[in-house]
Amino acid sequence: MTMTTNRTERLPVRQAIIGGEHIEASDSFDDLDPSTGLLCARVARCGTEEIDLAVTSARSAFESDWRRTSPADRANACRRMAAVLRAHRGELAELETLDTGKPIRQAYVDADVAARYFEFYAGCAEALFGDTLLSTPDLFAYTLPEPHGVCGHIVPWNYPLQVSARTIAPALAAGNCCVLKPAEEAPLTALRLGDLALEAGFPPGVLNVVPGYGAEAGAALSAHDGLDHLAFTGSRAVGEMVMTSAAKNIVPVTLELGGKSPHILFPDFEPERAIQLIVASIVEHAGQNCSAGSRVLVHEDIHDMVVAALVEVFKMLRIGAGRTDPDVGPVISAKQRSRVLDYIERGRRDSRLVTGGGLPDDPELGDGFFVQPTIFDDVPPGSDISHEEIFGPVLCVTGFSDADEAIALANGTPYGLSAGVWTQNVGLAQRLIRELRVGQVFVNNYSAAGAVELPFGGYKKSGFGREKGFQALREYTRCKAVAIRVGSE
Ligand code: TXE
Repeated sequence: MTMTTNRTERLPVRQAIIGGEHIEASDSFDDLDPSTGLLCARVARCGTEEIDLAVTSARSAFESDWRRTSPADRANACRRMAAVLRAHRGELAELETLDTGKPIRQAYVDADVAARYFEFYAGCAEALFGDTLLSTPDLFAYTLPEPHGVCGHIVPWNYPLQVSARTIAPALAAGNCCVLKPAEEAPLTALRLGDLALEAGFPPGVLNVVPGYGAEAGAALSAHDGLDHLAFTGSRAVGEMVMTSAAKNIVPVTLELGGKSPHILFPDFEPERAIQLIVASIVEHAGQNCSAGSRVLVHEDIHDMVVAALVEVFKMLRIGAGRTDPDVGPVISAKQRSRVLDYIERGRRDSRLVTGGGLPDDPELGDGFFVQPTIFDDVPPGSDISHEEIFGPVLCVTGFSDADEAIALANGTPYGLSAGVWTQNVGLAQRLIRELRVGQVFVNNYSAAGAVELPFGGYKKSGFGREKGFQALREYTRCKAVAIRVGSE
């Protein structure tokens, strides 16, 4: 069991996993528990040298064997991995809570969803076929989906276990070998995935895990000319950088860059369910979710009633360390807490603060990185808090008078990830589904986070390419067209 401590020298360094071996880097970095602010692990600080070794090792695993494995063999490896993940469910959940601060109940969901990704892509691997095209008496043509080869995966700290599994499971199932770079704020469960993949029987080098800083390990991976594909989940600013680096080597990328997702409430909405899911969607992992429902766009006839209901629930939320299973845990770091508090200060200037608005006043919370769940009402469109991703438990409410205005407000940010539509009017819902420029629309529900079958990704500055669902296999394969002359002439 890992403990938090301020005695650095006692903790062994968690090493990188390259070619099936634990590899020491020349340096290490400190990993903090966000619930206490104390050191919880020391982790290998990989740089150019380790990244190069990992890419070379993935290439050699791909060329020597993995690219020739049958879909059935890869499916079996994925099924074994799911079983191993389930067997380590408790350990993974505890590690995720320690490293990210999220409530333990949410970490159990993450562990279950990680296993589901491997089960789901096991099935997909066996159903990944090409198409039969032209078929004339003397020509037979078809397509072959083939793996890219070596895939780089740069993942963030908010859902390290889920996002790592979400991106490597389809890549491995499709026949690629992977180099996974977890975020420096929360690398522990990704490293465990590397060990568990070996236990599940994935050959050495098929999955390599290289922790390190973004500007070092991340930059080296995205600029590596040995990659055949790069999947990035993180901030828009870094997304632009990794896309530019990958472009220099003509490496295709998928980018998942966050959002400013709205709930849109019409007067015939279902109050109980809507309020519950709106609150859950902004306080889950303290709002550090790319699909957080961070805006509420509400019809003027129900505006006051909705704000009052939201405030009532927010005031009852229990804030605490992740392991105590609170409603709201800490944000990931002191830096992230300052960022969120800065947005709250900016919000005070042009919006109406209705609850929260600072640090919780509870000495028992110690030095953890906590922020009060906060609601702003009358948030003007175009203000900073209305269109920038805050990534904290801060909800922004804006009123509207008709569907046209609601659609304009919903589409009025640079992002386009998710939206919740709350109405019993099927025609109105259908109109919004078609008008909203987002990758996923939820009608009278929100998130469906556990549904690994649903493709997930952005419009606009939320990125492009799709994770999850069968669709993700298209990202991790490329299409080879074949035409064979079969006529006797
Ligand atoms: O993200 P970064 P940060 C958003 C959210 C948050 C903000 C900042 O708004 O407040 O980003 O978070 C690696 N080359 N999201 O600074 O830096 C880094 O090591 C290559 C949305 O933590 O983008 C980590 O592994 N890689 C989001 C990953 O990029 C680099 C999830 C993400 O970190 C790099 C997280 C570089 N130069 C934050 N610099 C979502 N879409 O869910 C950093 N990295």
